[in-house]
Amino acid sequence: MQHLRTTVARLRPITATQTVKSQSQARPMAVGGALRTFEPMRSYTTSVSAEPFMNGTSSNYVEEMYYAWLENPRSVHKSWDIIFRNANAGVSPGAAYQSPPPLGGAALGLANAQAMVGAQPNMEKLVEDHLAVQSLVRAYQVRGHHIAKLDPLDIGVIDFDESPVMLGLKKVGFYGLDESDLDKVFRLPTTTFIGGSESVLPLKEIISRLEMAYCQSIGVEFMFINDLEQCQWIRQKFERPGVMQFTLEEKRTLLTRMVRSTKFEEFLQRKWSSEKRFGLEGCESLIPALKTIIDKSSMNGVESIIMGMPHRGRLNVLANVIHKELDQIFCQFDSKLEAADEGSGDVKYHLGMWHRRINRVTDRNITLSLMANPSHLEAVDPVVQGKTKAEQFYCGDTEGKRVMSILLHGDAAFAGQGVVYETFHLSDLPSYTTHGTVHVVVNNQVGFTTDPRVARSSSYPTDVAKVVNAPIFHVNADDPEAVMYVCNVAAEWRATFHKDVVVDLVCYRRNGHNEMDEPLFTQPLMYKQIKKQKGVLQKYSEKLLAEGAVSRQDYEEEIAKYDKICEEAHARSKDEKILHIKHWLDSPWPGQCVKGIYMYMLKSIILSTGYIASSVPVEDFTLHRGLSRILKGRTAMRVCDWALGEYMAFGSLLKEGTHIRLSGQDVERGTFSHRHHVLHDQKIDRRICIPMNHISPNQAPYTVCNSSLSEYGVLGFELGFAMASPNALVLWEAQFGDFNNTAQCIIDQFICPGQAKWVRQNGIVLLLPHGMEGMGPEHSSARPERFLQMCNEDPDTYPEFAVRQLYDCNWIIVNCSTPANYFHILRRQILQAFRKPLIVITPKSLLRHPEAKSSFDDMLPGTHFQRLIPDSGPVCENPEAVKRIVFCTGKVYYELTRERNNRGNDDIVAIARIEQLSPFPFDQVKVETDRYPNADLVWCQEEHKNQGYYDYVKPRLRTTVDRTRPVWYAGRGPAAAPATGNKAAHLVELQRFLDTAFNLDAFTEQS
Ligand SMILES: Cc1ncc(C[n+]2csc(CCOP(=O)(O)OP(=O)(O)O)c2C)c(N)n1
Ligand SMILES: [Mg+2]
Repeated sequence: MQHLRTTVARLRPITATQTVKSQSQARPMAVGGALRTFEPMRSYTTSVSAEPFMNGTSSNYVEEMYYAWLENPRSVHKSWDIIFRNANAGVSPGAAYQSPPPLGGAALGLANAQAMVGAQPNMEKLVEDHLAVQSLVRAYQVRGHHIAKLDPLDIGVIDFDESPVMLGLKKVGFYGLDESDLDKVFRLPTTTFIGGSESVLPLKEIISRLEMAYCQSIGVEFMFINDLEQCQWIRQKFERPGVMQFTLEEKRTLLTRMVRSTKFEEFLQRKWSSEKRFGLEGCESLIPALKTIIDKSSMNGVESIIMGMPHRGRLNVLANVIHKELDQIFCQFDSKLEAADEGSGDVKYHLGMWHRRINRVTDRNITLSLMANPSHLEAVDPVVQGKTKAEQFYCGDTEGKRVMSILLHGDAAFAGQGVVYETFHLSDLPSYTTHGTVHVVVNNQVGFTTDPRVARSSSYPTDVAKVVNAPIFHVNADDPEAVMYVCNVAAEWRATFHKDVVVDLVCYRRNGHNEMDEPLFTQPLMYKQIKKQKGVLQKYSEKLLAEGAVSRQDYEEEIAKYDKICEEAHARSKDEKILHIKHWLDSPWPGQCVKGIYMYMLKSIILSTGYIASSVPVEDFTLHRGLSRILKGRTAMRVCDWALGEYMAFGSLLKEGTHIRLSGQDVERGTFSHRHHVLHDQKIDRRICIPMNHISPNQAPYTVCNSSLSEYGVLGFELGFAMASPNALVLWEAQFGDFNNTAQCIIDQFICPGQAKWVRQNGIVLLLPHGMEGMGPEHSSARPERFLQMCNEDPDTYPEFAVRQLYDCNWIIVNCSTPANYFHILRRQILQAFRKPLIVITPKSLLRHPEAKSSFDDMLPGTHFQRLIPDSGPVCENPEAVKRIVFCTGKVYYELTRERNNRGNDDIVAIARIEQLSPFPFDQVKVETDRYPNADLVWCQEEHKNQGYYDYVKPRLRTTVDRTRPVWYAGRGPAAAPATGNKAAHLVELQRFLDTAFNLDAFTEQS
């Protein structure tokens, strides 16, 4: 931002080549077909008079005439007719021009001039002047926002580049015009709507109208959009004369909304002056802004709006937009109230809320939900999108006409947080689009204590939105009517184009970051100005009083009425004895979770799914030969491998009516080329087949989608999707498990503590490929230790009931060693009566390991998920003789059994697999430790000692045996990196810890 790079590119018009391309798709080529006179773009800063003819900034105008001429040569001025004829005959652009006669200036003159074409030398000047006007119009459209009066403080923190803005009456010389031209009349290009019903206007009037459209309280940034229809749509919304007129009723409603917004903050300030509330003072027009967007969207048929927002003004939005009962808000300020629900709760400015009500303006039902969010700014963005997508999906709203999202942002966070960018990039992807989000930025020109000039490198905080061609409407938040206008346009834009749009409310923050902060420490000049600033309600009420739109009495009555509402609610809030977190639920689930299964059907489901998994259920589909072989191999399988186990789990759930959504990078094929859930026709581009959607006619749909290369954004999205309904299995797979750390915020802030903070369950599944396979430090570890460390279970207490354990835990962590157990854990996720996040540490080499197979019998009725798989080999014959029991989890089991075979001591060393790490299967571990009373207890893992499971498992094993037996460790030593980069070192380490695991003297020597 310090040195703003307003590059030539930003100022470029839609290029001739672009326009030709888009138009040539719509129009048939005519008259020779060759379009060769249009040159590439050029800088706007070159004076118009110096431009070669028919290129650069004039090209749009010329193009339009050219197309008109192609259709009807008489529709353009004779002079242009000659040029186009010559150009099409192959004459060079410069020579194609022949001077037409002068026009004198008036519209009438134009007609007269038609007769004299081809003869008059002044025609050159005339054409140049018209092109100059075209350039001028375009300059306002591109750069008008640079000089719009956006900042209520007028301190201009936005630092554009050093090049002056060539707009205004005094700058016409820049375009090759002079002041004497101001009274001359010019024909308006078709790329402007300032004329209304007039097609010609005097230059002075043209400039005045452009200033009205682009340089008042609204600054419109849209000329980077490369879609002509969309640009024209925006132009007419802001340029048409008289667009900014409001009825008396609209003005009064606006005033009432301003009163509520302002007086709410004043009320809180009066009652709880020393409480943090992140007040909205300085941006009170946010409330009418949101209400306008909601009204307009409701008018356009939207029935449900999902919103995400940060701290600033949140209580006000809850009160005046979502219509949360005021007494419930006020009682949050009472520190003495006791919490009534399970969970630890959250502070008042993070809580969410859900409400269905009648929209008073449209008289239609509307559901509004504000998602609970953590302190982490912008983290809620993808979650809101996911929830919105899910609601659209469940109500069959394929175009986003009934459900939409609104995201609010702070200026610093919007510019600074990468997840904003990640979320924008989801906006147009088929499986992630929510068909347009309205973004509203509370741009108070400061982030906590930090000045934007050191907080971002872009001129506006909203520049990130340009990446998806979203129009950006900057508006001075001290002009509530302008705010209302842009919000109307934003909602209409979304309803028309189903694309994102940004409203940038340029405002200020009257107090410090929170009500306790002293802003003068860090923003002395800004706050001197703010202290002088009249409140927006005062300004607007004075305006309406002066206009006679409201009487003083009405205005004062409105204020008194709202004060009374607040006082009464406050009185009621004192009667509250208990704080119900449940009252702040943002995503209530309809009905019960799906429970139980038709066991007798399981077999047939498995059989039909197995068939589907190995076939292509559509006609004439050319499958890759290699893939054909793989699918054929599946049919012949006598045992089930990992991919088929997953297929069976999905297929059976789909057949039972559970929607499944699997999302992540390359999940369709599978990173390890094992899954193949989407088949591609080798002959027809983009023809695909998803066999799992062909299981049975009344099955639930299966969505499997490769995602953008984002973890934070996509995991947040899937979490939001899973929030919408308990009756869907929503899975996110990391390409490799270690990539989950770029989504850490979603894991730490939402998945791990979500239920405790916000009393809402979530059954999201994370699939995290993991395993030490000599592939180097990256791609080896999904970091199970981090997930385990965040479990809420007490390692020192032996729990009573396994089911209660599940119910109480904050998430479930498993590392399955067999396809059948993986099959069962996926199914259990839906079949259990409540929802918990499930973290699955998934294998890589086990996907193809000859021993990591399951019998189909292990999936039939009567079988279930095994939290622990005991040793069923020779050790069972004489357990008393067993000298050691090695507990382990995951892939290392196969390395241990191989080593045990090699050593031939499978009757004295038992190996037990802990498949569900959390909640820890204390009861089943106890069965094993009791079974082998003379065995020493070893925990073996392939991960380094300070990683993996050891620190988690050790105290639990000790609790299980009541600390009567020591627990030994066999595994890699502590290390900083998850794995060595050296293959030989990897193998040495492996052999070393296997030696320890089977050396029966290893620990006697230590003790
Ligand atoms: C990801 C993240 N980093 C840091 C913070 C700490 N923090 C809280 S508010 C704030 C400033 C936010 O500024 P802005 O986005 O402009 O919102 P404003 O408070 O001005 O409305 C910061 C840095 C946070 N909440 N989240
Ligand atoms: Mg800010």
